Amino acid sequence: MSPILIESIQAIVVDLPTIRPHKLAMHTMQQQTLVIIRVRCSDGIEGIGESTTIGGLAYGNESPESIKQNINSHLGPLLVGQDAANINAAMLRLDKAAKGNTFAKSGLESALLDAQGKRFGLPVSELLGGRVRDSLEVAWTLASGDTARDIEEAERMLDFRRHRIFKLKIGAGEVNADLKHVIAIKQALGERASVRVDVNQAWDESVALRACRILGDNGIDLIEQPISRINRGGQIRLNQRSPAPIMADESIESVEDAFSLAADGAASIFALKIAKNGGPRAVLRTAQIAEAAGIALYGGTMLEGAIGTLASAHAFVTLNKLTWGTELFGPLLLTEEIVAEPPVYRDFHLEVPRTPGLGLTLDEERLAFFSRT
Ligand code: MUC
Ligand code: MG
Repeated sequence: MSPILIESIQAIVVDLPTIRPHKLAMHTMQQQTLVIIRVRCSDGIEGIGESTTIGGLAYGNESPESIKQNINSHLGPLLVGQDAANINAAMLRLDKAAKGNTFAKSGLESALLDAQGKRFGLPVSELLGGRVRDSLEVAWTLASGDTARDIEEAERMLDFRRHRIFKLKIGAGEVNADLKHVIAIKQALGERASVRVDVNQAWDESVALRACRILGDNGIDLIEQPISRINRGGQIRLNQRSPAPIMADESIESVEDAFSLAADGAASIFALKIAKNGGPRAVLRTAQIAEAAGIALYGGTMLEGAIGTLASAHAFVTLNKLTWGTELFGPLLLTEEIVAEPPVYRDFHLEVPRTPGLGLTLDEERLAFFSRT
């Protein structure tokens, strides 16, 4: 039997409006930009993937434009003509020829998995070894920048039974004002919700030592990436001293980073992100390192749309324990979709489809409408 070949690869930049501005320490999002990947194969099957980041180059080393360019000029040509059904060989070929670029690789790996799933009539979770659950608890990020508005938003989410875990984005403001903001929200929600913070590297160790203590003493359950990813020594010390557990997010830019963080004892929770590891299979390697080291897991997001969100979800449902749940709410931050049937959120959870591949179909008209020309 002759192999099924990868015939063409296309990367499309799509700009979508958000329900409100989303304020992070390093950037305020006024919209979200997705990079959608289409991989067409010689058996007529098309796989779709997504390589999405936050705020151009504000968050990481790849921007939507660089992802598209690198797929067009480097990664795509390496894959065209290769066996579409051998994902190991395809991804090894990319890793051998191209350093880093985990966001671009993640979208490509997702698309190859989607195509393979459609080919064999299996959901991606089953290609990854099989799911151990059908849905994932999903946190919501409160990031309007306004305390009263955030409390109102959280109350609405609790009423709708959509979210009962809230992550607060802090670090852009003065630290005492940020602490006041977080404590006010925790006091308003009380035991009805888990409240966590994401500092996105904004503090230095001297600020973080005091702030983490105050947050822990005021019922905050988790502190995500309080200091720079570069300050490994500081992160180890914080992980030892903070009364609330420290989660590594930006410190993980590869599976190898995850190993060295575990070896150093620099975090007690890992945020798993397909984009920062190089795909749904790569992120499971980081999960396995964490499991072996006794580090708890959280299913993270780069605020992807439906495709990247479900590519993450298919990986996360294969995990034994996701102690801290997930934050796969990206599609809910968008006012528009480019897939025919958006992911289903119900009763605090995201449901992960059992249909072949990722379980999504592109809406061609909407995709064309929102695509950058
Ligand atoms: C991040 O740093 O975790 C995830 C949720 C959110 O609101 O922002 C992202 C990025
Ligand atoms: Mg984070």
